[in-house]
Amino acid sequence: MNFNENQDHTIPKTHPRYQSLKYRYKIIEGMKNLVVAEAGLIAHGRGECFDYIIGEKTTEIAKKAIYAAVASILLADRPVISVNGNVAALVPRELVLLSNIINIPLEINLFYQKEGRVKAIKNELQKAGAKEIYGIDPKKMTELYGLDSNRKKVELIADADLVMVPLEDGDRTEALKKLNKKVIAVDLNPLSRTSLWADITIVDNIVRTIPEMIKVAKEIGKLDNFQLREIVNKFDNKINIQNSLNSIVEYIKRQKKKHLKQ
Ligand code: PTJ
Repeated sequence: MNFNENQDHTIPKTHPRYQSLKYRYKIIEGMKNLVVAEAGLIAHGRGECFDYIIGEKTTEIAKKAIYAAVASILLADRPVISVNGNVAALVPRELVLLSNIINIPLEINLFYQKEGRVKAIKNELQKAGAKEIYGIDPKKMTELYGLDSNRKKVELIADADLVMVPLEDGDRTEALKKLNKKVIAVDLNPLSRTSLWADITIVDNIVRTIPEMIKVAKEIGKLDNFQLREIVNKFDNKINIQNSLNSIVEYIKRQKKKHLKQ
């Protein structure tokens, strides 16, 4: 797909940074139609920076976290995926597919409150095929204990035993943990507060993580609970984060050798 940035400048598919530019464009378009918060552009740039130094691919380390995440969701009684503006702009179709395959509801939950944003995200998810979306009707919402930001307004998340929080800010992850919920984070920054608080941290770009989760869900979806528990029990988040950091250092060293020949 070629896409038009600012109407008059077409990015050709052959551009070496085509993928990256394509997702930038989705974020910018998302901001124009209220799906993405203004600060979502900054968050995306932060993510790009980390993606660059992990090599812009899903590492074997991230794959281990993805297996543990999918197994945990399959074992959970009341799992929920929390959907914010960036995620809805970047991977709406993939998110809906994952939600259908492993039977995990989608709940809109926003940090930046602005008139029309919930509706814009709801439309985006519906366009992508979502039938049921939570976090829309204020009458059905309660407040999460121990949180002051707009993210405190929750529906299914209030009673969930597992919450997947892609691109999250640290406060809510901390609040969810204090309420004894299992938290799966997707965050390119292995040292963010969310990454450190979560039970399972997938250090990867959400645009690759969700398709990979779909693949893994198809692979392990038929395992029994004992086998799923084995996958979860083998996983250690602190070690996985350390390995992610080590792989960043190794990647930079390899690039230095390759490009600076020393
Ligand atoms: O739509 P809203 O109002 O709920 O707001 C969403 C954002 C993302 C703007 C809000 O949650 C926010 O400000 O987040 P932070 O505190 O900037 O944290 C976002 C984290 O996600 C950072 O650690 C980024 O490195 C990381 N990140 C950014 N883009 C990606 C990412 N991680 C995975 N995949 C990405 N594409």
